[in-house]
Amino acid sequence: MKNDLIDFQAIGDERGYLVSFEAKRNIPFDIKRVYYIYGMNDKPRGFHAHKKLQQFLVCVSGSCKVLLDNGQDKKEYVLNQRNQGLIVKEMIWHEMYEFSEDCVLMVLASDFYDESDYIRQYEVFKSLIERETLEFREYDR
Ligand code: T46
Repeated sequence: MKNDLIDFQAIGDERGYLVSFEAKRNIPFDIKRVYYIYGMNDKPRGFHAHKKLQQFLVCVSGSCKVLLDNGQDKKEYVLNQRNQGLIVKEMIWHEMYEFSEDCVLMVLASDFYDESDYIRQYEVFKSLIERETLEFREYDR
């Protein structure tokens, strides 16, 4: 899976640390939206893919787990570093769970909120992936 964790430089001195994110410099897209989720409990979140949206997830407090699924492979990530984030590209099914009590998950997104960009049914996601794979194979012939 091409999605992966990115480590950032934490600029530290006797006052603490600073981590910065810059569009198209250390974040591979233009950032149009920032949001964060907090106050989570044992209920998992996510369970969708985005048609076009790219996102970058950082646990700025606490920890959580994220499962990425490209329709063929699944991989679980642990987010617990302030200077490390996870890229979630378009057409990747993602689920977040096992949030620590103090978890604050910040998300940088490549576009504004648009519910029509969401695929919230796993079967729909799978069939779109299968169609894309088939089209790619035909184009490649
Ligand atoms: C994602 C993961 C990582 C808004 O009104 N504006 C927003 O910018 C967002 C992100 C959500 N909403 C609304 C839509 C729902 O009524 O807030 C409510 C909760 O959203 P959702 O159930 O999609 O939350 P999560 O935590 O399952 O997913 C969120 C993002 O929606 C999603 O894009 O990739 O975090």
